[in-house]
Amino acid sequence: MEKTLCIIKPDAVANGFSDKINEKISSHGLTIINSKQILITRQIAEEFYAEHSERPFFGELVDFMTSGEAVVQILEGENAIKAYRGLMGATNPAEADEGTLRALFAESLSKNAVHGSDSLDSAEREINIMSDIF
Ligand code: FUP
Repeated sequence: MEKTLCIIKPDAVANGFSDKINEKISSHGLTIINSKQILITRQIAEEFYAEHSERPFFGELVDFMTSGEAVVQILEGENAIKAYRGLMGATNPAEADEGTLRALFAESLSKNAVHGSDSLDSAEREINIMSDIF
């Protein structure tokens, strides 16, 4: 069964949306097989988002991801990567379809409530980066 990495980001945790997000994940047919609320370190955040290291928003992204506790989870299900990306909605909540997690719970493009792996390679890489925390 396919696995994907999900993060409920610090904005959504601080806003008290974790349980509501997990209800949506479960009713979308995905199983939460690991879940831990942690403060992500700068080192992990920088490694996790390494593909964006040259982008102008990288510093802000790392600051945000380490600004408060996040819930790091592994989800499992049929086509879990695509299914969860569909549930998340577009990166920018202003462009996210109605009913998606980002439309419902995100504050802005940078504080966009949730992360989900975007490919099989990313899922494997991201689960590996986070594997020590569970
Ligand atoms: P996604 O795969 O939907 O999480 O989106 P990206 O990998 O493109 O971006 C990763 C994160 O960087 C986003 F969740 C939010 C942040 N970001 C910005 O803050 N500004 C931008 O212009 C683009 C992305």
